[in-house]
Amino acid sequence: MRAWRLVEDEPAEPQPGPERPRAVGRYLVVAAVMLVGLVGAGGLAAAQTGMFAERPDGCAQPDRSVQLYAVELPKDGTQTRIGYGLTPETASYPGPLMEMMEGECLAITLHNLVPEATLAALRTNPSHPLGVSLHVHGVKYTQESDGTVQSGSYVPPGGSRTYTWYAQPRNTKTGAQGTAGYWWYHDHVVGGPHGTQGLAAGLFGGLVVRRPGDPKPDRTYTVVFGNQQSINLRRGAAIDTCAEVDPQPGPTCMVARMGERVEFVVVGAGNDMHTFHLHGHSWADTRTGVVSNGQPLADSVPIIDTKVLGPAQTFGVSVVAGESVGPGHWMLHCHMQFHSDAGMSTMLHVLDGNGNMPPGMDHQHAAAAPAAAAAPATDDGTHVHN
Ligand SMILES: [Cu+2]
Repeated sequence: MRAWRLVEDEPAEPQPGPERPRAVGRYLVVAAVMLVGLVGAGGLAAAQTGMFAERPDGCAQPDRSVQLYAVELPKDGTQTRIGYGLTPETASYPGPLMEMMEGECLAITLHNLVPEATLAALRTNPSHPLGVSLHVHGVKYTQESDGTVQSGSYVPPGGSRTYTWYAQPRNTKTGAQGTAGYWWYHDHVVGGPHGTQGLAAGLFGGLVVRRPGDPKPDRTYTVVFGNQQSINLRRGAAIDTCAEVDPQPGPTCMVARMGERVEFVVVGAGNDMHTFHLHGHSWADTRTGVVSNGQPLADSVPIIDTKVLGPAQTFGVSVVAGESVGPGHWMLHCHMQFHSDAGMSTMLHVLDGNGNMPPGMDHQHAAAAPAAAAAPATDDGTHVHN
């Protein structure tokens, strides 16, 4: 039991079978690798016979377990949409934010509820297996939890599989760097060997690994900059569906009250470079987005309001909503001009202390350029609050 746990514990699921002593397990792994090398059977055969270690060193038992569901969602135009959810009913894109503390070991059981026909339609090659998976960046996992076809670690339609993530802590004796940071998870199987079609359908989400003492945000939003000038697979008005009265935070509504610490998990997906920019706010270009005690490092840490983002890169942004600038509709957009002009732009709505949208602050999103019409999100050009 750790005092710093962020989320209520759920009892760890009992693991099937007796625990093997670790040294024996290692011998088995070594033997398995040698065997595979000798017979040239490849990773798939190894996975099918259960030869890989189930969990990384340091992660004897999961501290916590969660259930995750892959669910087909309503199409966006003609585009298939699939999301991850902590329940089937709450599946979304991006998927739920995963939060871990360094030292924690998390068991995630992924249930594949996506119809077989849907996965078959997304397949780029008829010999490619049908399934979904969970592949994570930044934290430690064994091949059993790699989430790839190559390692056999995916979930066929109707099936489930438990993936184990270990937020390895920093260790000054061994030189281990730790895993604290901003990461993401995604499918690596749907459609082809790299899950490109799964990513395009919505199977991705953010992961934050914190270190004890890190600043605690009041709200966290996952912002995935992707193909076809999209934010979370949407463009223009579709990115921001905040109600004018009592807006509810969600994948298409970024809202905060004055003075709240707002954190963004920023993820690059797809094939393009982007630049994340937030109006009216700036942050420290550190692991956490803040300089903990200011003075000693103040001149060696850049304070920025824009950061370049390439495919699969991730970073965190932490700001105090409206600090010094007040409530308002603060643009958040890609600063590659042709991307923002095509609708890659949304808002952080900073409400007043009573939770109201500030009056008299109409705003508009730029029109989506016709040249980018291949993106699924249709866009009538503008939307206005108030
Ligand atoms: Cu961009």
